[in-house]
Amino acid sequence: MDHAADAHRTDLMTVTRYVLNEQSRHPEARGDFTILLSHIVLGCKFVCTAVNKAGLAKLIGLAGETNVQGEEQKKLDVLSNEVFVKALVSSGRTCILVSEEDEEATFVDPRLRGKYCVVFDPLDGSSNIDCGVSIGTIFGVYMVDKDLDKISLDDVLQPGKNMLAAGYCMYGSSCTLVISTGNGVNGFTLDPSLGEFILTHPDIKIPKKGKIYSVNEGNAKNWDGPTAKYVEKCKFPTDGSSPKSLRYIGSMVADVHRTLLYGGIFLYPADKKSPNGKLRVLYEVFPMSFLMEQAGGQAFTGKERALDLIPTKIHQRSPIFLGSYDEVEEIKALYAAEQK
Ligand code: FDP
Repeated sequence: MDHAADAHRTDLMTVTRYVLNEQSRHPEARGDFTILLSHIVLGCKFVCTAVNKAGLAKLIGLAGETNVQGEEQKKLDVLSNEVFVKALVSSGRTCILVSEEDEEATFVDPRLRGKYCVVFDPLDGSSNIDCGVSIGTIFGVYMVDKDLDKISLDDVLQPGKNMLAAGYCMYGSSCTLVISTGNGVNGFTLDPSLGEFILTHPDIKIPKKGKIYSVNEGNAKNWDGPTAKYVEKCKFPTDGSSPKSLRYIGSMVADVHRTLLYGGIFLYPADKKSPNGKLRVLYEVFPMSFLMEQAGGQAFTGKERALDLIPTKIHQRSPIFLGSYDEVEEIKALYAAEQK
């Protein structure tokens, strides 16, 4: 019997234990982030259960409302949003919440305020709900360092590089939570029998170069020059290398998760119809860019490092190219060449 392996299997690193360990490296920390995270984790577990029984519980279908982007809102979106907002407010550690589903930011009642701002998309990839494709929750956390009576929207309209933590939870064949608190990226898988997220993917590093590109090629007719050139090169390389494979699920969490683990590039570029792309800066582009950089990759908007962008509106969109270091470097070179 392999006792070492057995010991490894029985020494379960839960996400809470992991964050507590991280906290002990910061003597000034008082456990507030651990409490906040445990409420985010609760939201993820709830959504995971709801997604798993969606078909059975007749949760699938339209809720009869449209969200701020004018998209049809599904019952699961509504439910997930409510659960996250309530969990975050009741943590007593948040002051401003920005959700993809809510037009306005939520300013938490002063009696329940804490120092964190949370930006999140409670259920991203919602057009995939009805066919059982992986979907997910995306979140980013900022901290305010001021009197909590003086908070304003400017406290969340900050560049992504100011985020303290970011992550996503993917509701797929298993439920996977990937998070970074600015010290690398770690992946945890929900053990349904324990109800705990267990560390299964420690210190995730994205391969420096990748063999997969991920994009909605149906928009190719309207792409700009650099994007068109890059994708052409993926398919018809001129340097003797093999063409890349195309994988596109159309659910950002799932596409980014694969990119993080296998390497390659995920792009949702600008096009003539949507000059700012489709994906939202605060709760899609920033958290995923934060994770990519923490895993050794890069994230670029076509103009600048994604995490340097300063948003002016809470639901602002931006083009995004993220993934393996070398792939994003190629995109950057193509945009730089166009500027000349
Ligand atoms: P969805 O519209 O299904 O909610 O921003 C939302 C998102 O999905 C992302 O998850 C996904 O990457 C992207 O939109 C897919 O957009 P396209 O259908 O235009 O490819």
